Amino acid sequence: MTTTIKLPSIGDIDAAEVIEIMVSPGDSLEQESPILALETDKAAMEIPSPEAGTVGEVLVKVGDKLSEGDALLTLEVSDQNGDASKTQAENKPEDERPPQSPPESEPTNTQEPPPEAPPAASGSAPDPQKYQAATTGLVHAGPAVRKMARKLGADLSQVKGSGPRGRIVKEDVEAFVKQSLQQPRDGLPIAPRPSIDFSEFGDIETIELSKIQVLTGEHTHSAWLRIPHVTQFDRADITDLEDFRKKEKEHLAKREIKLTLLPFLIKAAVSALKAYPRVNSSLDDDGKHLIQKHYFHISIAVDTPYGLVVPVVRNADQKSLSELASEVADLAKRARARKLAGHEMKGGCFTLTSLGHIGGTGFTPIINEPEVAIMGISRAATEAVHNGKTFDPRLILPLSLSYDHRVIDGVLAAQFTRHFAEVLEDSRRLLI
Ligand code: CAO
Repeated sequence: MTTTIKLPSIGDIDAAEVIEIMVSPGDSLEQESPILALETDKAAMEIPSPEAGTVGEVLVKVGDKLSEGDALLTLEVSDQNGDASKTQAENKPEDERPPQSPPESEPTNTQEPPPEAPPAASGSAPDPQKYQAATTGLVHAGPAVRKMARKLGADLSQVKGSGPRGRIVKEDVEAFVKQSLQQPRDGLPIAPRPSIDFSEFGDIETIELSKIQVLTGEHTHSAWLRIPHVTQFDRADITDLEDFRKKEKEHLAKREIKLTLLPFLIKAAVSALKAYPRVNSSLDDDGKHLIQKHYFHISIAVDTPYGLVVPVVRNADQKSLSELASEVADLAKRARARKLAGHEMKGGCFTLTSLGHIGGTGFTPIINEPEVAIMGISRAATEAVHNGKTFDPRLILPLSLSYDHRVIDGVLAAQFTRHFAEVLEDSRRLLI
């Protein structure tokens, strides 16, 4: 028998908008299967079918405004023997009808929501086959969340719910979309990191990352994913340079300038960038052109208690060693006091990242995008170097140049790094 399913009382609401229709003619419905989703200014709710049966005609469409008693669809109802018969609900007077389940509504609903229907093409009902597949996926989300997911094109079956009993909330969809946007466009998708409760294994505490650490994480992560990195290793004999630095350091100390190795590294970088200008470039947004820079702004990685900060020494080619020493000290001091202005961390051509005051024999720095190369400096150590007849103690500085292989090929990277090393090996070249 055919019966008409009408909108039950949904509280003090008289014009709820249909935001999704989850059935189409011919669908078999269980009792309590969701048939459509409604939304008002305050809440979203699913309307379940009070009867099992086969959908005849759907009498509403997405966008309709409904009130209590409006006809939703016709249902061919089966009796317990499988015969179609008129429903009790339709035949009985209003006050004798079996109570309907309250519609699911947000945010007050605490009931297990019904499974998720797949997003339908706008204005059309979901494909029954797809719906069947989706009902096995047990996605727990309310209609408002589903509406949001549909708008953003998020597949809810892939979203991990953080609400009660794994229910998906709006924040989960936002986090999912954000993560999806950060995924590389081509190739294999990166599986989301499994959520682990580390307290299962022992005592833990949760420490909030600083804003700088979060931003640095995002920047290095995208650079790591986007740029094909290769690292070229080399070594520079800085024995003579170090003798010179120590003498000059004493003189400059009287002017309260601390002459470390870094100003010499900046000079070497400028010299190598002049000799190999392609390293002083950035890829254009179209990926088909290079932006060649004719200025020499050197970025310096500075370790601070709040995370890594990378200020820029502008026009390093026009500054003396003592000027560079003063400027680096000032930038590092202000970086650690969080006193750098935003523009002082922009516009770099090439980055120097020195871990030499700590140790290490080499590392693979991540390129500071949109630059195309970065030089990592490790700790200088005295080694026995053969001079053709005997072994000499020489101070050797390890260099690690990471470069963007889309812009720089291996030969250029090796030439650039060698040039950088040779400038340090013969400090007279710094004058050129
Ligand atoms: N080998 C041996 N000694 C070195 C050295 C090296 N490669 N580099 C520096 N040193 C020495 C310095 O010459 C100085 O010695 P003296 O006191 O005898 O002159 C001492 O180590 C301390 O140097 P410094 O750190 O005060 O100064 P700096 O100019 O070398 O570096 C700065 C300044 C700001 C770059 C540094 O303090 C810093 O923050 N480095 C960390 C950068 C970083 O975190 N990189 C990693 C990025 S990826 O996470």
